[in-house]
Amino acid sequence: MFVDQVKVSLLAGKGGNGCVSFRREYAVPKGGPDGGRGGDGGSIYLVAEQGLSSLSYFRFHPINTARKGAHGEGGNRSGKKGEDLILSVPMGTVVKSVENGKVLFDFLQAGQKFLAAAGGKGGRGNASFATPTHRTPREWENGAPGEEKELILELKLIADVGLVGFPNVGKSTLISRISAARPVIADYPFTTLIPHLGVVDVGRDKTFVVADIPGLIAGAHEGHGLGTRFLKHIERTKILVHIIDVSPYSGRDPVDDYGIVMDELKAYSPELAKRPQIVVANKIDLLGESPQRLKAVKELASQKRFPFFAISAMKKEGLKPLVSAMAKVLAAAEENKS
Ligand SMILES: Nc1nc2c(ncn2[C@@H]2O[C@H](COP(=O)(O)OP(=O)(O)OP(=O)(O)O)[C@@H](O)[C@H]2O)c(=O)[nH]1
Ligand SMILES: [Mg+2]
Repeated sequence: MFVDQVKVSLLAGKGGNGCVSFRREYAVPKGGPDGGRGGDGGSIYLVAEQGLSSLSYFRFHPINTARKGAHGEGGNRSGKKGEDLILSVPMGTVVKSVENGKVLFDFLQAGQKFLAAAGGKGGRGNASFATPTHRTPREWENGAPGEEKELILELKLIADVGLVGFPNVGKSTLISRISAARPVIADYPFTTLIPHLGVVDVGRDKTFVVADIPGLIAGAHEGHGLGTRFLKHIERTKILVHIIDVSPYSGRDPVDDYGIVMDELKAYSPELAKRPQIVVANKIDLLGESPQRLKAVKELASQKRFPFFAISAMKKEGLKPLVSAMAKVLAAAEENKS
């Protein structure tokens, strides 16, 4: 199950209470105070774990509680600290406050750790209150309550290149040809129901990450098809690869397709729609008697001054120059940003 948004309640552990106690021993008539402090309550940490790709754990565990600290004891014994709770989240998880929607943390790298709810401090025992003039203190403190947090965890995948286009145009076929990702590919729209990431090798230890998301159709921003909710997974990409099915079997005009997808991108985020883009005409093996369909898309791309490639993802035609261009446009986009 792919879950990319959850609400969680986190209850950190309460601190243990301090203890009131006096040393009582045979032949020690007036032993001093020896009440120990309570142990701190357990805290709750979120940690980004490599290889996790969904927040589904939290769908089944929306409430998470860390252990209490133990109370202090006589003989100056401190209570045991409550155990911390460590919860794993996928990279790309954004932590937001339910109250005001403020972003509290963004997990961009594996191993990053965020203290989401701090455990309560243990209370002091009476031994801590002793002074030269106050030798039999009876004061003690309760342990402090642990923090209670209501958080939204939102997964926004981290990828360099986002594939966009209508359903069934061959986005998943392309990612499966240029990376080790193996999304389901089939001849019907909305084959891809969840985003996939693929790592593309471009030699000399250089790689980039491509995200394949479900296709868009007209009215996606109003919820048609699978809607635009998966677009958040390409929000962090630096460039877009816009794939258009130029075969006559799509039953649509390829130039119209381009405009419809761009309108949906703009409706979701004007900024996303402005990302550097590569236009790709796919399924050229099926062109047959309709070369003008390809020509129309090529002209459109040149009007918009976007790099253009004609490929057959299925037959692996034209993929090498496309991958090189992806690396190049990506490098230029990164240069521009810094
Ligand atoms: N002839 C031909 N068929 C292709 C080519 N690329 C993809 N296909 C076929 O087109 C169909 C759809 O391919 P997918 O890769 O699943 O398309 P998609 O864009 O990921 O579709 P959604 O996940 O539904 O958005 C499959 O039957 C593929 O085999 C191509 O270059 N030539
Ligand atoms: Mg697909």
